[in-house]
Amino acid sequence: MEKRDIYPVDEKTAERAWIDRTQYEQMYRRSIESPDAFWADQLDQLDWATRPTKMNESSFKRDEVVIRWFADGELNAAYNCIDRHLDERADQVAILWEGDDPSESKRITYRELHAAVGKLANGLKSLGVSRGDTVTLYMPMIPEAAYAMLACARIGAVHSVVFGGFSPDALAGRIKDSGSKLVITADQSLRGGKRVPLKDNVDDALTRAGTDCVERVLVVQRGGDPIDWQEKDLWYHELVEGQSSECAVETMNAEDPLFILYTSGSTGTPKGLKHTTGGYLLFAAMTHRYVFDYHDGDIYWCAADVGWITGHTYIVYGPLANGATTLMFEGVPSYPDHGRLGEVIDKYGVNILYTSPTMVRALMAHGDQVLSTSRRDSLRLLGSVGEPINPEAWHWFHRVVGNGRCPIVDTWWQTESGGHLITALPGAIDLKPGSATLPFFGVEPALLDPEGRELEGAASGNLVIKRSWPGQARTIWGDHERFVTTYFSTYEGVYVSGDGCRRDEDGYYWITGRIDDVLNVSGHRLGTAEIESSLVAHEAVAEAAVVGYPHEVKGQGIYVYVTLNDDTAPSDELKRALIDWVRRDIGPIAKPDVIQWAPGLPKTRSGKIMRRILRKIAAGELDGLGDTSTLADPGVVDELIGSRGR
Ligand code: 6R9
Repeated sequence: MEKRDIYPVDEKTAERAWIDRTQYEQMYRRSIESPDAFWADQLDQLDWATRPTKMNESSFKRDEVVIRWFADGELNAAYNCIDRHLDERADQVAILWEGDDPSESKRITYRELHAAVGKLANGLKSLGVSRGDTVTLYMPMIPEAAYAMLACARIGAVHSVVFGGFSPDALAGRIKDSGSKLVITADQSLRGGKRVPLKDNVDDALTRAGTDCVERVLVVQRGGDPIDWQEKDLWYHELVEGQSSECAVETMNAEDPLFILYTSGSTGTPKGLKHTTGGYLLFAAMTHRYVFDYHDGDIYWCAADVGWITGHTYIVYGPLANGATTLMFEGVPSYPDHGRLGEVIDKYGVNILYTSPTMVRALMAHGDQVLSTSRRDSLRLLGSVGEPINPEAWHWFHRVVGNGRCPIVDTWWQTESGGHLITALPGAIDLKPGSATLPFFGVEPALLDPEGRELEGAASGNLVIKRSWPGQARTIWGDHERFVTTYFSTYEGVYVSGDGCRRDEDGYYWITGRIDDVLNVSGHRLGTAEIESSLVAHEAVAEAAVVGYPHEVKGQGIYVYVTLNDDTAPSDELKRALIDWVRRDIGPIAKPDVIQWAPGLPKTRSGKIMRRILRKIAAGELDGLGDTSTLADPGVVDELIGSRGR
């Protein structure tokens, strides 16, 4: 099944890289065998007010789970992301901002960033926000979102960014759980030419029961349409006007919280994961530098939203801690048309592009010509995150987006991990399309069978991590017990990632998707990602989602939702061809039992397919679909129900 599809490190990449093959091996070994010494060496990547003498003091033991790093260290994250660069790069661009409308853009230098953050930080203080307070950010992808995160960090307030696409209901729950006394938002957000009434949503959220913790709402003027005005409201531009741009930084303990970020699990309300200052920032800076092989002068674009962990770590904290130029894109890659991604790359001479498989497949569905309005010859490195990238999409990303010249780092990590855990380093690790390759420094993965026995060599199992890493989330906000139960109770003494994974004979890791997405067909384990990957390799298929459904004989049958490419018409003949395709690609065991045409798939706003819903539709449990409010397009569900069996 697995072809020897390998892309060796090329010489040019290796020559300029921070880490080459030998260094990777040596540093990785040291990070595992002499971790204290290893991490002490890495401390220089940050500026500390008090350099820590303590390194890792964490424990994964069920009864005493504690995650603690650099506990006697002191620093400030905003100082590390701004002030320390002023001597050398005050006039270098820190944030390149590209508006939704291609005619709008801004270049913000480190000097300007310093002033903008200082003014806002003083403004926040004048509102009575101080060290330890939580502040909810519900914002578009505009520079003020980064200013707000950094202004909080500067004064020791804890930010909780809620993705601007979430509903008032979802927002209300997160405001309440975090106990925020301030909300920072904008009148509207603009994405793909559409306006989302953020401020109306905040009003709506605040009138819902239980969100009376909020004292003030700070509003950035972005869209300019008239909005309702409440007593609590205050314009951002009026608050910062006249404030001094100098604001002393608050010295924080390394273990003081930097932010909370909510993420949904398979059950229950969203979990507010707490990240702290020292370990998170060090891990963010270090992974950004080594994984993207970031060097001074590089133009770096992470095409995520700051509402997700990827935006936190790889748009804001990682790149700015390294004094990078980070591109922030307000819009979507399909607006005004599908050439936009390439045009933005050319406009700014982007060298490093970090995006998701979903985005790649969306472009791929439009054919190779989709990027013909751009050259993209500034690109040097590509990155992928969010889900397993099927080899078909990998090759297209490599061949079309990167003109066949750029290595792809497939980065496996989670909101809980703060930064990359399993990923290639471009100058050190040969690539295998579809594999996240090898562990980052200090990360010790293992594969366990369902009984918790560790599997050796080539094997498939539950992916766990055996020791803490600095970027690890410390707890779930206000619910440490849930933190322990969710991540440390299935197996003793390890962090349970919730993902399934295969390790091949070279020790490479292949993430197969969430454990709850694993099918058991006639006693055989099958990763849904494996089948999906096979399907999307077929020329007619744009996207596919695979779920299990109850099957009399096999236990679970394989139910497949297929989105066809623009130019392909559905037919029974094509269904038979696809079934045969998978049978031949993976084996008779993986043969789909049912194929349903799906004009669209239910996805969260971060682009993850909501399998829970697909499983219910496949099982015919149509009235227990649960909460569909977090879907990017809830209408998709009705369409799928209507076309069941077709
Ligand atoms: C960063 C982020 C985490 C889950 C994770 C896994 C999936 C992320 C992946 C990947 C395969 C990759 N995932 N990156 N699967 N290969 N390179 O996405 O965080 O939103 O918390 O999602 O996403 O299933 O467990 P988050």
